[in-house]
Amino acid sequence: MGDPYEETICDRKLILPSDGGPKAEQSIVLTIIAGSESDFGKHFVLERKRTAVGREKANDIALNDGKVSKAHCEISVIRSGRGIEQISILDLDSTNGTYVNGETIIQATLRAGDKIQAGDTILQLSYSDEIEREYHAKLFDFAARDALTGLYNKRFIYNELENYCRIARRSGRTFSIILIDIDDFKQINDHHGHLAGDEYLKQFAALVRNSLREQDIAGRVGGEEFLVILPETAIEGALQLAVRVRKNVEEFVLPYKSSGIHTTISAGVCQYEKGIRDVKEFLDVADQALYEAKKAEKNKVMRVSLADRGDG
Ligand code: GH3
Ligand code: MG
Ligand code: MG
Repeated sequence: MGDPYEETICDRKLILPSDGGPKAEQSIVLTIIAGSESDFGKHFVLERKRTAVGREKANDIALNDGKVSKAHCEISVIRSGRGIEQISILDLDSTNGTYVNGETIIQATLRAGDKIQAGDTILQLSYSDEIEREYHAKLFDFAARDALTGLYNKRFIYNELENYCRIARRSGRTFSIILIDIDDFKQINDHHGHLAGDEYLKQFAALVRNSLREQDIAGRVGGEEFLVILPETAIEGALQLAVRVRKNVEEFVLPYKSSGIHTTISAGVCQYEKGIRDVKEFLDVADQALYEAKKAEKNKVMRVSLADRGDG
């Protein structure tokens, strides 16, 4: 087969460049251009009359920044039939203050390009159309997702885990994790080749995603190792979910040549407890459960707690 790009592809349905004037389809966007690793690059479309910014999850824009107050500032948008009339910001008596372009403010009018600072986080205001919004969403995905599986990458999900541990330590909120390792994956590569192994990983990731709930966060943390964060979920619920994933994988066969490719998973499940010192210890506990599952002939889900671990 020749080079598919040898000839020019004719397509005259190209999008015309804008004339620079305000357009009806433009929306107001805030992009985080400095801040914690898990916030960096996120962008928010301001669709409401008021947008609350703060450290608490209940805010429209919730920032992972210890110097941001729980309710830090509020952005208001006034629209009329002609479009956007005014955008303004109000500091909500925050501990460390709100800054616009380096100046401390109580209340201020905002324009495209303005930089809002709360704690160590800087948000930049812009007007953007559909193409620009897609561009930013893609950039964020490139930075946060694993290219092969489309799940979150190790850096992103470990960061999320840090955030969940911090919130759980402070507010006592429940959450659990599942650590998954595909069984005998090396054999898939050895028998069918690396490309078939890659295809299995891709389909496997889709299967995991479809087995979870919308709020669950799944990431690839190793070649054939995956971590799932289950917000607001105690150990029983986490076990149920892990067993569902295990069963779905057990039933799944990737169509390949005449035989197909089939394997299983082992998983360790663990609920966050106050006694857990840091993310490393939490992952170690889950890893111990995973190790027990592997020892017990694989295709198993095991749970473990800090106390079990203490017993050895
Ligand atoms: P166990 O049941 O004990 O987990 O055995 P295993 O074979 O799954 O584990 P092992 O650690 O021995 O091998 C993991 C294999 O995963 C080896 C490595 O080449 C393969 N692998 C890691 N990343 C990728 C990848 O991106 N694509 C493919 N095709 N294979 C990968
Ligand atoms: Mg492994
Ligand atoms: Mg494995």
